[in-house]
Amino acid sequence: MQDRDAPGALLFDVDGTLAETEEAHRRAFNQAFHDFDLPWSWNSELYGRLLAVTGGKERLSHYISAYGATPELDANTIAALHRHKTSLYEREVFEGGLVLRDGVERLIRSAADAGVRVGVATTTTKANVDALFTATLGPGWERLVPVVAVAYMVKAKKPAPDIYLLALERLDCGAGRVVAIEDSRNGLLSAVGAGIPVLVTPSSYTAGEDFSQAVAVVDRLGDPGLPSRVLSGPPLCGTFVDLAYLGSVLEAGVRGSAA
Ligand code: XBP
Ligand code: MG
Repeated sequence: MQDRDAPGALLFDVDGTLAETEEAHRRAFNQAFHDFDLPWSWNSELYGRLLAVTGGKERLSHYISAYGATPELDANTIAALHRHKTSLYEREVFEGGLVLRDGVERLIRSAADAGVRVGVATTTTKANVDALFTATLGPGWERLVPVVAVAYMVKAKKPAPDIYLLALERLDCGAGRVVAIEDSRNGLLSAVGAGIPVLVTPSSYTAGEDFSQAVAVVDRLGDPGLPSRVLSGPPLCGTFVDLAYLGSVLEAGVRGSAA
């Protein structure tokens, strides 16, 4: 039965929102460079700048063109390098290398109990989403998160709205009933471009970005005993983000866009 005050559906971003994944991505990129005999190594300062470009293959091309990295690789080699990086990342995640951020599992399970549909909208691969959810929620995760919109399904990655528009189509739920949960400005712009109100929980690589288009920004989703702090947006009723709070984000967002 659906809670009267809850949104009709929730859409989660993956990297940075469900889990702090970017250090594992960075390690996988560096290991892949080593395995392909490439003289490249991305430190966290450089990786932070490269994250402005979403999508691993696009990030690699950008690194070559904007930083003059050599050797220049053709599209096939970039694709092979990225496939290898994905398998290294997947292996680390399957081995239990990552945990979900606080509040994520609680919200996903309470949404399922309340009849609120849950999906993800991401610029990473299906393999990476599968690895993360299998390792954290278990092999039956698709019952809890039935809608998965991933990079290859659309032409343009975030900040373009394509991935959120596709997720909305698959949720079969209008933008006016959905809340997106994001950690980055690129993701925020993508969801807003699809007409979806957004709650932002910044991650280690995105803290400090401009989130002025978000309806709410909280330092964390929180859990019992792990309070969240609202940095902007409607006040919390309790001490952490729950479905009722996401309902108030939806209401404020829809009211705001009508103004
Ligand atoms: C974040 C990204 C991804 C990851 C790397 O995606 O931009 O590209 O950094 O993943 P989101 P891939 O926050 O939308 O989940 O190498 O698989 O692209
Ligand atoms: Mg993200």
